[in-house]
Amino acid sequence: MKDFIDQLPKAELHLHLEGSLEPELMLQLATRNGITLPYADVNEIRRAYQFNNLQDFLDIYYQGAGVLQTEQDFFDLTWAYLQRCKAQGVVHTEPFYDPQTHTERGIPFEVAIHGISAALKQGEVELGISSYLILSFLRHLSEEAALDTLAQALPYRDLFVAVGLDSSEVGNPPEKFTRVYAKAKAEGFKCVAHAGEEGPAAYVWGALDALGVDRIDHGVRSIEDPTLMQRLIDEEITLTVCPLSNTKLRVFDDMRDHTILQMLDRGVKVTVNSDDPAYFGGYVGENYLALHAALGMTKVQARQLAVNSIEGSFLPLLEQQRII
Ligand code: ES4
Ligand code: ZN
Repeated sequence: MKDFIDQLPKAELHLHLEGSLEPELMLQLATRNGITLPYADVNEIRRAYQFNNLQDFLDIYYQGAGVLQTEQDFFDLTWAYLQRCKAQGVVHTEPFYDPQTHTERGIPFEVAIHGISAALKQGEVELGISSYLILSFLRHLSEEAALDTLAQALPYRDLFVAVGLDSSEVGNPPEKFTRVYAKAKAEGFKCVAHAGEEGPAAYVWGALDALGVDRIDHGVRSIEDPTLMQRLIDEEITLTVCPLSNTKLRVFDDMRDHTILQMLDRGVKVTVNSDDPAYFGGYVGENYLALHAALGMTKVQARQLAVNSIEGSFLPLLEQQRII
């Protein structure tokens, strides 16, 4: 099964670059930048990764991102992720990064986007992996802060294709960002948003209707609302599901409880993604394998999930057809 999954051409549509920071690189960057971490070694870092909800995870994730200081740091982070893509048959990726995680701690806006973009460009040339960057707003911060971030991003508009929305979901509904998304859309960007991860199905409705998103990130709680399920099927809305993330953060207590294959078999355009692979125990390949081990995912289902990932991407149709 592993070989079968590795050779399937796949797109990854839900990956936070900051969440691909492996403990080894975190230590290396801390040393390089003269930063003292509260951990002595890689094992201590891994031992600290014990969270059973989204907020506990986010607190550790934002702390880890503090070692990212220079363009070279962001380049190295992105390049390491692209190597994993290459090894696992990910031929196209649409990664997120959170500009505010860095500007809030005094890193100039251009540092992160320059380092990331340079690595993505090199990945296209040297590894044959295409990529579209998604600039994601932190929903625990204000709408004004998101508007300001979008304004700072406009001089770099050729370096990203879409905007997203992540961080603490409950209490920060999509409607909080209606004006930001209207502006992003008017500027020609695609739109996605995390919704229905810890938050209710109502947040998926909000992302679709108030924000007008092209895709839903997570969206697993849509299954609680039959009318919403029918809409997702009828309108062929892609959900970027992250199985290992969902079990680590206790959206599902056990992988055997995960509903992704039920959704797939009902005709929802679900896809498999890694979210924050350095924190949740694996990249795309490990996520597919976990579905096989716990839920008996078949090769036919794996192939459909991979096709959904290409079709749910923002690649032009001709490019999609060339890959599938
Ligand atoms: C995230 Cl799993 C998840 N959910 C929401 N925001 C995030 N940022 C990074 N990972
Ligand atoms: Zn996410």
